[in-house]
Amino acid sequence: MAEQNEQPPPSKLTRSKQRWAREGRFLTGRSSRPEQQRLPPGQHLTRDWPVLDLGLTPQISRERWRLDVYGAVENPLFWDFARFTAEPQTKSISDIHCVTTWSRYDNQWEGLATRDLLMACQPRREARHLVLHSHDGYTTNLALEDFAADGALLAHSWSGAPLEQEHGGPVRLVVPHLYFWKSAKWLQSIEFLAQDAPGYWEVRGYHNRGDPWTEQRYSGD
Ligand SMILES: Nc1nc2c(c(=O)[nH]1)N[C@H]1C(S)=C(S)[C@@H](COP(=O)(O)O)O[C@H]1N2
Ligand SMILES: [Mo]
Repeated sequence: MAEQNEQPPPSKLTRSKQRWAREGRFLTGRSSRPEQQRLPPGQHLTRDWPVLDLGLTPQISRERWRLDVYGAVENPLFWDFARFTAEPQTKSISDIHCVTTWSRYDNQWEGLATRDLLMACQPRREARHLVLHSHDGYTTNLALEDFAADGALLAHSWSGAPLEQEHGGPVRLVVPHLYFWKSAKWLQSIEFLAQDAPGYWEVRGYHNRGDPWTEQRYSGD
């Protein structure tokens, strides 16, 4: 049970994923568009929902959870779960595409649209990038416009029920147009920045942006 933001020692999966990045594993060299083909190149469809993490599952109750929004914003936020869910709620349905090649269609999410979060925190003019920080020590970075994209939300529910702990509950990010590693689980804080700052996988050989349609799996692709 991790309470601190300390990364666990690299698991076997983490070491394999670093090796896949070095080898360029799974790359097809094809590219596609969502209007042409629902499944991005090199992906296969799964009906179950795999769990991917660094080898630990933070146990954070809704009562103890806080969302900390800081950095280059006019209105820093520090919200508990009740305050978070007092904001206008959004439901959206989207597909998941994990860089390890599984995709899962039609996930029903509910939470706070990232656009509504931006309305509340008011990023300053210089804020062009964000880093998401999670309770397991995981981080991932996004450009502001990718964070603000259609269908992106801070989700507390999936299929009409509270998001399971193993899938990132109480609250995770969902950014459906990028590979799923950008969708931080066990969200703790959001840091707005003028300069980009690569996260956990982005410094371990994974692409800085991660567009599944152009197979931005690894850095240097
Ligand atoms: N905090 C945190 N978020 C994370 C991860 C993680 O290890 N820790 N893994 C990422 C990866 S690689 C994927 S594919 C998805 C997996 O989410 P799931 O376990 O709900 O399928 O979460 C992403 N977000
Ligand atoms: Mo992943």
